[in-house]
Amino acid sequence: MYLQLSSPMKKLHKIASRVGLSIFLSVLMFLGIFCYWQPPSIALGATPDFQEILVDDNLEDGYWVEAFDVNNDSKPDLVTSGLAVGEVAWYENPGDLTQNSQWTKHPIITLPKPVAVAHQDIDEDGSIDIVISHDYGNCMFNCGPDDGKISWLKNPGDSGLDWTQYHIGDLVATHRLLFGQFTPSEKLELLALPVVGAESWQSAVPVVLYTKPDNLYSATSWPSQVLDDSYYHVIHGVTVGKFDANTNSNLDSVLLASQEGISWFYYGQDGNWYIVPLGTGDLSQTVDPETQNNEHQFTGSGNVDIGKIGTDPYAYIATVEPFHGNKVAIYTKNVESDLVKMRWNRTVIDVFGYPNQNGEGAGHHLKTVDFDGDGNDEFIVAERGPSPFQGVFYYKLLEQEDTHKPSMTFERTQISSSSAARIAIEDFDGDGLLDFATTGYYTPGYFLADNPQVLVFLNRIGK
Ligand SMILES: [Ca+2]
Ligand SMILES: [Ca+2]
Ligand SMILES: [Ca+2]
Ligand SMILES: [Ca+2]
Repeated sequence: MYLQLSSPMKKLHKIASRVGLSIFLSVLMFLGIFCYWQPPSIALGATPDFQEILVDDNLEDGYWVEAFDVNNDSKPDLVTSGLAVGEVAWYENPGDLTQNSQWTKHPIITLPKPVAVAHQDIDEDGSIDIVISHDYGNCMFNCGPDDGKISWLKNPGDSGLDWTQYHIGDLVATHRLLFGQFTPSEKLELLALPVVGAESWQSAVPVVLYTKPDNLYSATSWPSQVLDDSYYHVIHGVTVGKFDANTNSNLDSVLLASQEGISWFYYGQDGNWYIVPLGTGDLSQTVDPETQNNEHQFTGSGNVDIGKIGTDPYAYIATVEPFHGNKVAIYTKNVESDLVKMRWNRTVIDVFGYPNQNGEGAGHHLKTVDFDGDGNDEFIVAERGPSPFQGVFYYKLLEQEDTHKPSMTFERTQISSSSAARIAIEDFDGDGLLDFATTGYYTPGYFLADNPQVLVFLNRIGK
C-alpha cells in the first residue's frame, strides 16, 4: 500500500519555511516514511481541482456542518453548529456561486453544547427537519447524568414561524445520529451513538434505536430500545449503507469506528442484532518524542467510510485512527487468506504528526466520494489542526495491483489549509458534480482553530 504526493518537494519547501525544526522532523515523517514515490505522470488523468467559496469566517464556534435544501428552492443549503456558542444556523445557498456571493445566515435555535445533526422530513410536510443532540455538558471525560439530550426541530418552511423544538430522548454523551431503515419496521428510525458510556469515558457505550411515534407532535419522547450496551467503547465514526444487500436485504446498517476498531453492526434476518469485527484499528498509539506524554492512549478507530472501485461497492475501507487520530489507514480485502472467507488487511498510508498530551491527533472526519467520475471512489480527510496538519486532504486511487490481495497506491493532494472539523457532500452549484463543504473546529477543551471558517469547495475537476 503506497502513498504518493502531488508536487511534494514544493510543499515540503513551503512547510519547512514556516515551521521550526522539531515540527519539521514530524513533517518529514508525515511526508516521507509512508510514501512510495512514483513519477507524477501517472496522476495526470484527473487532477483534483476545487474552487473555494467562503460562506462565513471569523467564527467563534465550529463543529458540525450538514448540507440539505432547507428552504425548498432546489439549492442545497448548509446547517452549522458548535459547542462553544451553541448557535444552530443555516446559510442560504445564493445560487450564483462566486467569490463575492453572499450566503445569508438564518438563526435556527441556540442550544447548550449541540453536537450531532442529521436531517429528514420527520413530519412529512415537505420541508426537511433537523434532529440534534445537545446539552452535552462536560462529556466525554466527566459526563453528568443529564449530559445528553436529543431533539428534533421542525422546519417552519415559508410560514414565517420559528423552528419548533420537540424532545426525542435523554441519552448521555450522544455524539452521532443517523436516520435509516434499520429494521423491517416501516416507521422512521433514528440510530443514536454516544461517544462514551455514562459512568466514565472507558465505560461501554449504549447503542440506541429510536422510532418515530404516531403521535409525533404530542409525544414527550420517542419509543427506544438499547441494541447493545456492552461491546462498544469510544464511538466516534459511523457510515450507513445497505451492506447486507447480498442476502437480498434492503435494510440499512452501519460501519462503526470505535475503540474496538471497525465493525459492521446490523439487524439480522432472525431479528437479532449482530456485530462483525472487520479490523482492530490502531493498537499502538505513538507518543510525541518531545513531550513523552499521551494521557489517554486511545486505540482502535475514529472515522470510517467505504470506497467503491468499479463494480465493487465495498472495495476498500478508509479510516482515521484512533479517536481524533493522527493516522490514515486503508483496509483492503484479502481473498487468498481463507478457503471460504475474505479478510480485511489494514495498512497505514499516512501519519499526521504525533498525538498531543491528551492523546489526540488532528484527524476528525473522512468521506469517500467519486469526485472525478472515473468509477472509483476518492476519499477526503478533514484535519482540524494545528497547521501543518490542518485542512482537507484528497486521496486519489492511482492503481490497484492484484485483485485477490490488492495493493493500492493513493496520491495525496492538500485541497485547503483552513481547519476542517467535518465534511458535508452535496452538489452545491447544480452542475451534476458532487462538491463538499467544511466547517472549522472550535471546541473549548479540545482545539480552537484560528479563524474558523465555513467553506464550500466546488468540484472543477476536468473543467
Ligand atoms: Ca435552498
Ligand atoms: Ca418537515
Ligand atoms: Ca474517482
Ligand atoms: Ca457541483
